[in-house]
Amino acid sequence: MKNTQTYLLVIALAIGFFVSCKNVEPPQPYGAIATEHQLKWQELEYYMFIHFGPNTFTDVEWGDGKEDPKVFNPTNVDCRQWAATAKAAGMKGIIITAKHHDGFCLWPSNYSTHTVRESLWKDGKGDILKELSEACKEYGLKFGVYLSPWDQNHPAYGTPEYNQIFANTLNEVLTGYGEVFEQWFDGANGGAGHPGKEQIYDWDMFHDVVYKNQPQAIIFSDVGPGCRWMGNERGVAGETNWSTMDIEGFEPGAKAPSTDILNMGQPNGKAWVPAETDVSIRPGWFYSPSTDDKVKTVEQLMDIYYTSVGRNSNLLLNVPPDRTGRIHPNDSIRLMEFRKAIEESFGQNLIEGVSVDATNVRGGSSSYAAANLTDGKSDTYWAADDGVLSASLTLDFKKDIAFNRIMLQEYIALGQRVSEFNIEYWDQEKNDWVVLTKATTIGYKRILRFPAVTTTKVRVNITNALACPVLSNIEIYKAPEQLTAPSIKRDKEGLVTIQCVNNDPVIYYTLDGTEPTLSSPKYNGGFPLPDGGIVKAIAVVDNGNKKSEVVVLSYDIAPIGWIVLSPSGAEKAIDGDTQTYAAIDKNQLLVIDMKKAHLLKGFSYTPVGRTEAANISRYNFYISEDGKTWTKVVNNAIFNNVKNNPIKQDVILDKPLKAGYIKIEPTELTNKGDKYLVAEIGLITR
Ligand code: FUL
Repeated sequence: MKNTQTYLLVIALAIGFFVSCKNVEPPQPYGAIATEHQLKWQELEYYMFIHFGPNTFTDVEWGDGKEDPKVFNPTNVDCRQWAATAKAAGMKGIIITAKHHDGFCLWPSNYSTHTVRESLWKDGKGDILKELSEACKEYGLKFGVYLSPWDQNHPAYGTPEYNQIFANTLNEVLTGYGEVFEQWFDGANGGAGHPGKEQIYDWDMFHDVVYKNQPQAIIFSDVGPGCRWMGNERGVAGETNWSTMDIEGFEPGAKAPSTDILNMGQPNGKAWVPAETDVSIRPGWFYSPSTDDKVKTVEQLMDIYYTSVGRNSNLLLNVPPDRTGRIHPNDSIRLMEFRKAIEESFGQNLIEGVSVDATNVRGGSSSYAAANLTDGKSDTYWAADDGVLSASLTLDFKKDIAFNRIMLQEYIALGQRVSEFNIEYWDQEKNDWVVLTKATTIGYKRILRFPAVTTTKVRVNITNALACPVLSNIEIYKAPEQLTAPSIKRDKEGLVTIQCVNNDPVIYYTLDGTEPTLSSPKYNGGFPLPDGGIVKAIAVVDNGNKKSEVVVLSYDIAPIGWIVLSPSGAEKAIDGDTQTYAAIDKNQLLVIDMKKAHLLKGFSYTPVGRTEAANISRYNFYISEDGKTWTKVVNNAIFNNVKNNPIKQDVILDKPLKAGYIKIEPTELTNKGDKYLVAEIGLITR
């Protein structure tokens, strides 16, 4: 009997051994898949964008190409400082605006007369691309080039000859400065009415120049083909984000798919065009002294990290050098704090040494075992059998762990597959699994955040997929919980209120521009600020041991007593609240009576913060002292880049003017619509 048992055991072990080692075929790639270069590019995750040029000195977001090239005169350009900053920030490369929409070339191009050569910088002998590409090499960073096809300076723009000229400039930047990892083509175009004329671009020719000179370079545009714009400049990739999309028949710019599609990609899309999130550390893309106190907080940057890198997208974070030609300390300090916050969140992977069980392992083979998910190797993976579209992975920690983040990665060399999953934890008291969070896509990397729970077991349930799931990695973390910064609001009557989402913090604030501390005034209810000023606030708990970041808001005069003369029902345009908006018939002008005369330095327009909203993009602006005789003080001007980056627009008049009434007439909208949207109109008097 004993012998029989031993015999059976030996046979069972032998079969087990045979099954686990047998040569089970790996899954076939599913759908569109990445090229080898796209796979390497995806691993870069985080790199720097640099917007630098005449706009840095003229304080506009879109130069019109008529600026004197002599305005470009940085006193102390230091590309090594940019590279050192990017490196210290944990970034992997730098992409620079070699030529923005004003046509100004940061290198002495032979195909333009609007370049560094015509500027005062280094007596016209400088070359930013040369200095930056060398600095990148020195610091071990990748170097990339942004080139705007839309060119408001070049005399040939709008003629067929321009295509060859653009290809020539592209050839210069791709042959003169060593290896380029990404070629960035901007789809933005001021369109009709703007000095730029209509140009039919020869994209095939442009792409060929890239393929010929830099075959490894990833081509960015709204529609790739290397990687795609993810549809907004807020830093928020789709919660569902496929790296696949249909690009055939589409073009960058007006002929691109809707921003929703760019944001989410398409399951089963025919091309592999992963998302890249481009966003600026400041409100605008170019440096302005007026935004020195508006550098995004670590809390905002961490949110962006989760909505970009954490949602299957690379992050291209813009850090614009200042007028000296260096990165401003406010930005570089923030970048270091951001790096520290990432490291503190993802410093210790709690899964190390923990065993994982899968409900299905491909062919029962150890080659595809769940243990591959935690081996720290990116080229091993767990896979299910063909036809199996749902499976569970159970992590048993065998002790209590507290966690609030989970990171998952698909083995994307074989395509993107998972379309729905959830995370559960074992609730000891309930003696049952409890769903912690649900999500859709994973892709190269997905990070989910949720309030911390303490448990001994975690389960990842893949509930749907386009083909059998193939995952390479799971990591689990306990990120420090930050105290959310307070939010500041001011109403129509000029009353400022400060609020916090967290329970019971104490708020301190200042009105004199200084940083709030525990000895600043304590907030205990709203206070009036009718004439404007700078409010800075901080939330504090635990007797000051835990502090939020400082939040800053600057106000001009409040719209106290203002009324909308026409049209009726547009009061939300002057209610002091930028979260509400007026929708006004396209043919109607917005007329405001301010009830008393003010000396206007300018005015501000806050659009609705969505790329698809029908905001004002061009306008006439009128003033009046009596509400009867009107003077047009701005004629068909443009709110630069308001479609893609719909943030508050400040318009400064040529000289201050006295007015008791103002009138705005839209002449072009950012999107099709019968009504235009106004979140808020304000005055600039300070
Ligand atoms: C946009 C441009 O119009 C902005 O000025 C900026 O360069 C941004 C990155 O792309 O489309």
